[in-house]
Amino acid sequence: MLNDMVLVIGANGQLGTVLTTALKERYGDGNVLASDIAKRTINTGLFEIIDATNFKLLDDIVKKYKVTQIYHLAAILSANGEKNPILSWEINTKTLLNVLEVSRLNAVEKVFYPSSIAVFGQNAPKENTPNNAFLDPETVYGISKVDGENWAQYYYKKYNLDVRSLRYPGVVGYQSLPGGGTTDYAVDIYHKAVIGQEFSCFLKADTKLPMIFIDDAIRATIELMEAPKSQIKIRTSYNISGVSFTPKEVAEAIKKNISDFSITYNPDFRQGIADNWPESIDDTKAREDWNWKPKYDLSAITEIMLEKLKEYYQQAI
Ligand code: AKB
Repeated sequence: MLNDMVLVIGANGQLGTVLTTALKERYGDGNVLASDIAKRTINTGLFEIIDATNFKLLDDIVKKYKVTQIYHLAAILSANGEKNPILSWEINTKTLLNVLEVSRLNAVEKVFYPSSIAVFGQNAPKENTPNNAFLDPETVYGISKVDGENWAQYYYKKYNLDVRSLRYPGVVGYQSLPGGGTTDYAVDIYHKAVIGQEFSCFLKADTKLPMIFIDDAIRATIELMEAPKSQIKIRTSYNISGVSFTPKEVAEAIKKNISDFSITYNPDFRQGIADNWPESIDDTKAREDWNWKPKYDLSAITEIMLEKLKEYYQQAI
């Protein structure tokens, strides 16, 4: 731990922001190098601007800091990905291949690769989707994530590179905003409720999707990465579940606290994406192999989100 130098690529994203803080708590400020394609005010401590499509730049920085672990979070998500499929493919796949190659060539000990429920398509069971379900995604994001899972396993089997991966459900958190996904409504709805505005949902009321609270997502990531190597049996990616819910269920949970909260449903192209995704996830493998267990259900998530966002908007006044 002490000699580790942990590089986070995409440190300014929804997950990256919170994961970077959690890794600093574990490894120390001086052992975590945050990076993204632009610097922001939140970037205190070690920071480098890295466009991970640039192999030489990434290689130089990994050498300069003697990086031992890489958390590669840079990606274009499902909804934004459909606006420019070829660019999304290039960014999502080229950055990962650069990370895997640089890691192999510089003896980086561990790599974390975030996959997603977006790997699943119409031919996967909708309820309790198993880890080894057939993968036929219909978004460029999902296609790139399946590709990445197979490259992760390839580098593990061919070069013994310790790449580990999770299939994140939609992440719900208050510290940072999501960026261009189909599950983003589950964060925006709380912001609108707290500022007293009506929420227009881009999914139908009964669209059930797997979600996870940010603290569970971060804990799962660190528990996976710190588990003994022998326990990691799946080298493509692990299903993890938090809680599944519909927009209607979130609105009802919010109304228990904000009685005059109102929501309208105006499905757009993202409904088509959500319709191809599972409604609930079977994460037996993660529970068996590295003792994964979620902690937060919808009412706990709602309580924390409303409390934290009220504080945030109070301070902003
Ligand atoms: C998205 O909606 O695209 C992401 C995901 C589920 O991976 N949040």
